[in-house]
Amino acid sequence: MRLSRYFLPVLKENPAEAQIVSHRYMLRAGMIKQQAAGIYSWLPLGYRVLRRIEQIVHEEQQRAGHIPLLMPTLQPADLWRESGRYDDYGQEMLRIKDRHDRDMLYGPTNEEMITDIFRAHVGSYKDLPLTLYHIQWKFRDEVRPRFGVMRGREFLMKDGYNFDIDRDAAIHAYNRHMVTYLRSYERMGLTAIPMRAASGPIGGDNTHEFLVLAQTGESEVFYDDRVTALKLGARDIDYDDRAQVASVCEEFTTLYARTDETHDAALFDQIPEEHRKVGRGIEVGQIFYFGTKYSEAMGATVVTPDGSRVPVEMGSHGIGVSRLLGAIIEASHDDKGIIWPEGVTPFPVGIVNLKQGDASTDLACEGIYKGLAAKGLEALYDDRDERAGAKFATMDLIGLPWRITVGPRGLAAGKVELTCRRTGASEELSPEAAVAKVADIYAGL
Ligand code: 5CA
Repeated sequence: MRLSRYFLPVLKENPAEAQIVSHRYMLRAGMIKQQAAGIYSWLPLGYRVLRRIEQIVHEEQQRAGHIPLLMPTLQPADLWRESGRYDDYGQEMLRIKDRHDRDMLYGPTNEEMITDIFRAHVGSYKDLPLTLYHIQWKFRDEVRPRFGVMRGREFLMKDGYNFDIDRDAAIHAYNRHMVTYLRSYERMGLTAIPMRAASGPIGGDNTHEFLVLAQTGESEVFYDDRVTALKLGARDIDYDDRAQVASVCEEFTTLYARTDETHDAALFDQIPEEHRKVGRGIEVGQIFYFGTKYSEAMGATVVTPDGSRVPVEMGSHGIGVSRLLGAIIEASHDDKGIIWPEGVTPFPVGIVNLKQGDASTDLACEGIYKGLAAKGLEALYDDRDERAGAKFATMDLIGLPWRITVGPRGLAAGKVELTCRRTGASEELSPEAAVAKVADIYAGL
């Protein structure tokens, strides 16, 4: 993408309404524009990151055998009357009437609708296990939408639903989701800690939230800091292997880690003092096992091998896709701007032309741009007629992990400069070597 032809409405001033760094940088980097309280347009740069995050979520869900579909944002109220949640949900639910005076709502989540789909099409244990998910916009009329996309009213969520024959199978589905979440967050460059949580309006008694530690987080968290060193890494997971999946979950949930909702001071005090930490966290996902809460209320049953009929065992599992942009920036920035982890960056690398219009500099930039494209990498090429300082400031603000700087002086010696956004470290390389090195960095992602 050539910056001269892109749409990147960068702001020079700090927007007064933004209280936290992620909100500030998302506005300044031209990623989002507020349209109403808690409702945003996703401008091209923000949209690219949103799509990257969705992509990772899709890949990790499908790796575990979970099946994507798409349900609508608008739902008939009658489904929610069946479960009893139409009255329970309160003012967070946006209620709408259509022209025929039918009660509709903008879905805050989809347990009822997915149960309706299940009961219409599935009736036997032979069709289980089954996990369906979608990535779709939700609406919750939050009392206090704030911090940009972090607490929106309209927000993008991945929500998945498992259907199983018995409790053991449903617990395996719960565990499977925990592992897919750990892997997804790691690929996004995040450490998200599963913490025992409270279930709220979703229901059930088995639930974990995933929290990214950050001072600006809305939840108070209590944890043994050895939990922050746990990594899934590249280990092979067989998602059908119940014992293996359960043991990974045990590894990640044995050390004490809880939110204020489930905090137990007596247990917390047993952690050696040097490891006992109180902090704040951003909730980027939550998984629930709630058994037959919805299937019983809505008549979603399956025939078992012995011919009897039982309500199907269920759970639901959410990832805050749009909130993740804020969480990643909170976890990865400096005073110049965002520092995208390679896994989610909107562009893998930026090219800065220090002397636009100089024939040999332009030619070298074009060569690098095309060389990267040939390796499957779309660079953001700053080909504007701007001062070098302004170009660097933009690149630093939008946070691409790598920058290739091309100028007449370096080129005279056959060199360009490759700079790492995170460390600031630079090295001089031939244009070909710079392309090869960037390609190498991204080859494993
Ligand atoms: N049905 C279940 C699981 S699919 C559910 O709705 N869970 S949830 O309420 O915990 O939401 C899932 C995730 O969506 C949360 O962990 C959070 O990351 C994100 N989320 C929830 N509310 C908001 C909001 N107002 N703005 C942005 N993200 C939100």
